[in-house]
Order: sequence, then structure tokens, then C-alpha cells
Amino acid sequence: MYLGSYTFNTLKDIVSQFNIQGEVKEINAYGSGHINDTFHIINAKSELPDYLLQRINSHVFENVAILINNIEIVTHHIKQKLSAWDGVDPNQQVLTLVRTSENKCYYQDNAGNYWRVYIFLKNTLSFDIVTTINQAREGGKAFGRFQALISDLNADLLGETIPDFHNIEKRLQKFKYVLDADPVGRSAYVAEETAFVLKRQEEMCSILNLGRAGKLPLRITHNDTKFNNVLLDADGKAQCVIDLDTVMPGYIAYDFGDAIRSIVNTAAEDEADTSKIDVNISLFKAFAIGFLKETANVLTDLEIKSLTIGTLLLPYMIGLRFLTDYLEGDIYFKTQSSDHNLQRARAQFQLLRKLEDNYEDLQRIVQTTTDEYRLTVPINNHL
Ligand code: ADP
Ligand code: GN1
Ligand code: MG
Repeated sequence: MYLGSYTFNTLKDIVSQFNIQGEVKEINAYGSGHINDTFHIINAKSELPDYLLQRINSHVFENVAILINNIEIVTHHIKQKLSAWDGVDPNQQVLTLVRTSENKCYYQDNAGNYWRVYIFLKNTLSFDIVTTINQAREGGKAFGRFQALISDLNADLLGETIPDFHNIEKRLQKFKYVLDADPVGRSAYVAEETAFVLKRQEEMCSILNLGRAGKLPLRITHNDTKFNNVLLDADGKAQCVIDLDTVMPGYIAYDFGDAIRSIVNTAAEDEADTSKIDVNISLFKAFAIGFLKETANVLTDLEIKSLTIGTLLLPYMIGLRFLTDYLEGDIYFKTQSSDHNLQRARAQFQLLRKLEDNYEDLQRIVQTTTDEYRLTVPINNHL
């Protein structure tokens, strides 16, 4: 078993700080996230739960107390609502944090690392690439339902776990600063990408500007709606939205756009051969159907219009973040090679070009799907 820089015994000691049931049998590194380190803790007693141990990246998340508090508020709110639904087991559909013997939901080790433990949801899978219409629809349903369930939660209750996370103006400022400072001598390699970024910079601020003008409501959003942050059950149905570290105030277009970025791409997020990258319109439609069935009656008309803008903004923003990290010397995202972040940025910008080519079609699909659900689904049908 590969445990990175940790040994089985170190991890077992950390797990023992939490109120877990049973006995640790095996520990395996798990998942393909770019930020945290994740381990699957297998219970010697198979009738008892397995656990998911995570080292929270405190370089990225500077205030772990706020982060954990946000997760507690959101998971509690959703569980309470789901407990009123027939045939739903809230503990299977929402993450459950395990407390430490000191009654906290995280543990800080002697080296200063922060750890948390969730109950592991057995017989679930997450996917980095979407291959079927069913997966896309279930992804839409999962993120749409997540939004509908928290739409009545007061955004003031939650803190910002990463300040200005989706503030594109600040992201652009930082990019320009790093490009100019050129700390690791890579600026010369990004002329084409820089021109691409600068050409679109004004239009990419439209959601931020609409929000500032009070035209888009600030909601609680997930802010990391990559498809691999949904767990599907053994029948391929959406079971649970995970990776709640960035749940904080935001605009709904961010969640729609980030999910679309990861779902409609015919290639991997970091595809080196950009000719393989295209937009799968059938997957877009399926995601929109799943998402809007849950949210058409929750979102305002302008929010609905903003969704397609979000499908352009999010690949732009994450491409810009990858590019900035490349210029900074790969200090934020986990990378597998020295030009991995540049390759990721190029792939996201290519996806954006393809989304731009299809923009009118995407807008039409969002609007017609919304109109259909506004006619057929009663308001607050499952809230
Ligand atoms: P990261 O921030 O690194 O992306 P995630 O919280 O998304 O970390 O977890 C990494 C992977 O672990 C997920 O893609 C998923 O496959 C798996 N995972 C996360 N939470 C659970 C859970 N409660 N039960 C089962 N698997 C999980
Ligand atoms: C990171 O943790 P993970 O892999 O789900 C990142 C997201 C990016 C994503 C790109 C906290 O998400 O913002 O969109 O990588 N998370 C953070 O794959 O920065
Ligand atoms: Mg994740």
C-alpha cells in the first residue's frame, strides 16, 4: 500500500485521536484530488464503518476552524431536511464528520498538520471523466439538489475558507503580478496563453459586476463542483456531494460552470493533445436537465442567464490559476511534471474556445430546459 510520506503506524495513531468504531485493518491512499491527502481506513470489523482520513492542506486553507465550521453547518442543515424525506437515509447522502476525543471535528498533530475523518460511504465511486448521459444527469441532479437544499441557509453564517476564491479580478491581478515578477523564469513560455487571457479579461468580469450591482444574489455555493466531487452509488445514481472545503458565499454560475467544465470535456482536464478536447453537447444537455429540474424554481431569471456565462468563466478562471501556479513554480496544485500546470492551462483554454464556439446552443438549452421545468415542477417540490 502506498501512503506517500506517511507510515501505517503514524496514520493509525492519527486515526486513533478520533472516536472511530472497530479497529484499523488497512490504510490506502485514495482519490485523485489536487489539494488534500486522502486515505481510506479499512475496518477490521466489516459490519462497522470504514473511514476517510484527510490531511487538510493548510497552505491552501489557512483557517481550518472556519472551514470545519462551514462543513458542520451545511451538513447539519441538509441532514435535517433530508430526514423528512421518505426512503432517504441522510447519513448515506450527506458527509458525516467524526469527532475527536476532545469533541472537535479536526485534529492538529505535533508537526502542525490538520486532519479530519469522515465516515466512508461504501460501494460508491467518483469519476474524473464522464462517459455516459446517465452520469451527466446524475451529476446535475446532485449539485442542483445540493443548491436547492441550502438555498434557504443564511450566507452570513459561513466564512470564506479561501478569500476571493472566485474573484476573477483578483485572479487577474495576481497573474499579471507574477508574470511580471517571473520568480522561476517561466514567463517567456506563456506568450500565447497570456494573449488569450488578456483578450477576454473584461467580459470575464461580468458575473462579478452583476453581483456587485446587486443583480445576482450571493448564495452559499459549493465552489468545487468537479464531477469527481459527486459520489455515485452502485447503480450509477447520485448519492452524495463531497469535498465541501470551499462551500462558502458565491454565485450560482460558479457551480454550474465548474461542473460543466469537468463534465462536457471529451478529454481529461490536463489533456496534452488539445485536438482531443471538445464539447459533448449531449452531456451538457443531460447535466442541465438534472440541475435545472432541481433549481429552475429556485433561481432568478438573471441567474438562469448567468449559468451559460459561468460555463465560459470557470474554464477561464481555472486555466488562469493553473497558469499562475506554473509561473510561480507549482506551489499550489499537486503536479506530476514540471510543465503539468502549463499543460492543464492549455487544455482548459482549448475547452473554453470550444465552449465559445457552442455558446448560443448552450444558452438555448439552458433556457428551454428552464422553461420546461418551470411549467412542470411545482415550486419547492422537495424542500
Ligand atoms: P480532494 O480535496 O483532494 O479532492 P476529496 O474530499 O474530494 O479530496 O476526496 C478525494 C476522493 O475521496 C474523492 O474523489 C472520492 O473518491 C473519495 N471520497 C471522499 N469522501 C468520501 C466518503 N465520505 N466516502 C467515500 N469516498 C469518499
Ligand atoms: C482543486 O481539490 P480538488 O482537486 O477537488 C481546486 C479547485 C479546482 C480543481 C481543478 C481548493 O480541486 O478549485 O477547480 O482542483 N480546489 C481548491 O481540478 O483550490
Ligand atoms: Mg475532490
